[in-house]
Amino acid sequence: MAMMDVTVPDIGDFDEVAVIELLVKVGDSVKAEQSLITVESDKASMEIPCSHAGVVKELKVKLGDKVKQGSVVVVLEVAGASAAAPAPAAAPAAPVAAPSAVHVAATAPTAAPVSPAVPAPSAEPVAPAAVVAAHAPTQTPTTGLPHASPSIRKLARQLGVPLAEVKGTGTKGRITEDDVQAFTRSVMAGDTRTQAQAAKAPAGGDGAALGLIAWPKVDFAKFGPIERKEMGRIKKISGANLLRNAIMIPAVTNHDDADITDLEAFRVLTNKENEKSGIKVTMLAFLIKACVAALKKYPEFNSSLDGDALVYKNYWHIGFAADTPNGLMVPVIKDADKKGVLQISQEMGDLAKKAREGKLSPAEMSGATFTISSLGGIGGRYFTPIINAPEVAILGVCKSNMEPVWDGKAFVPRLMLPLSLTWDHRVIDGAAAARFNVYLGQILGDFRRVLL
Ligand code: CAO
Repeated sequence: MAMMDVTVPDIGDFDEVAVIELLVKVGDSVKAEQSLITVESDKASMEIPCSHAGVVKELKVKLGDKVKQGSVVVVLEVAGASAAAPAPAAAPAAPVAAPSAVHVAATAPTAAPVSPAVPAPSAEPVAPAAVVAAHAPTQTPTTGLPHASPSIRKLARQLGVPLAEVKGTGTKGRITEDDVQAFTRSVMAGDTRTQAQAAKAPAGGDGAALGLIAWPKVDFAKFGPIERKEMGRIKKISGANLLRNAIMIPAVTNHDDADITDLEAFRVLTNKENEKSGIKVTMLAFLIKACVAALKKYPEFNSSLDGDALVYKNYWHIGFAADTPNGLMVPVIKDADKKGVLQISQEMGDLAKKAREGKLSPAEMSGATFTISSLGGIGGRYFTPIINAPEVAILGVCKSNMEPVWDGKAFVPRLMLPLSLTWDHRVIDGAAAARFNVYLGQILGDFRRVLL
């Protein structure tokens, strides 16, 4: 093992550029050509690749630093043989090509020349580059770099969108989030499959619609005995929906806990009082009512995106995810705002039974304005549910736990309910999501607030 400095290569006509993104941290194992940092001038941004494979021992730059050719980016521990080899990054003669080539190399390695001084990658290329590379752009950009902010470039990387092919509509041609989303939509629209056809497609998909690399084909039987079973129709259809929603929505999840000690005592009492009715009230019924109150207070959570407009719905239909032998189904409690907890519990029981028996009608599964996915009867702490488009948020709920909570003087045992709210960042801001969760927690902590 030996230590080596990895430096900024020749970056073309730029004196000094600002470090705007750190892509590795101390202790990371990096591959040759893996991007270490992103730098940005007033004209362009580019990622600085690593010249060797190794382990990052020291990060020599921080956000906002100005760097130029020769500035040390990281100290790398490399295997003896690699270290012995001349370190291209330290050499003044551009171990990687000029900025345009650096970027083009990340978007179209087949077409864009990478400086021969770059050592051949010792391993597979890093995922984002591989994803983008497989898109095989129709044209290799020859001039300039895509102009986009770090967050947009990150989004593009996550979606496998080659920025070089995206037309920027922002100031001075800057690529905006809408441009990236529009590109994704156009690629997906080019895939003219109907939902039914999508349901027939292999679950893994071939990734072609988004320009992704092919799904790994493995002969599992080579490694041990296997059994192959076709997935059911519902799994295929819900899979196609989940995939679209996961890819198309810039979703964020906030996790929080609600103190339901008093509410649980009330729930147990309610069930005792209604023993003879045959209706069992679970926490989910209270959650539906609590969510309706929060949706009324924060109406954008009860909206849908329609082009550039937001459609606010003045009805509150709450979907709930139901686990069935055939797969995930989402029956809907219509007009939950007009119903009491007992009626909601009864309807939920009926709908869940129908779902398990495969007898839900399309009408019973449509029209939801918000969905709750409860794993409370099973366990777990938190998870990141996928939004059920065209809704803009979903609440995930896990099993409540008795926990020590500080009341200002002592730790007291309180029953805490873990909540995970996933929201569409195009419609909802982080602060609004935090407020929604806080308000939900307040209602669950003292249900009388629903009346206020
Ligand atoms: N904390 C602790 N206990 C909880 C709880 C929570 N948050 N939520 C429910 N429970 C308890 C119930 O009180 C009940 O207890 P008893 O058996 O002692 O009466 C038990 O767990 C089972 O509840 P349940 O699951 O039958 O009822 P529910 O109203 O909570 O949920 C339904 C109904 C249909 C939503 C649920 O059965 C289900 O299918 N959940 C899975 C949803 C799912 O798959 N989500 C993931 C979607 S993403 O893939």
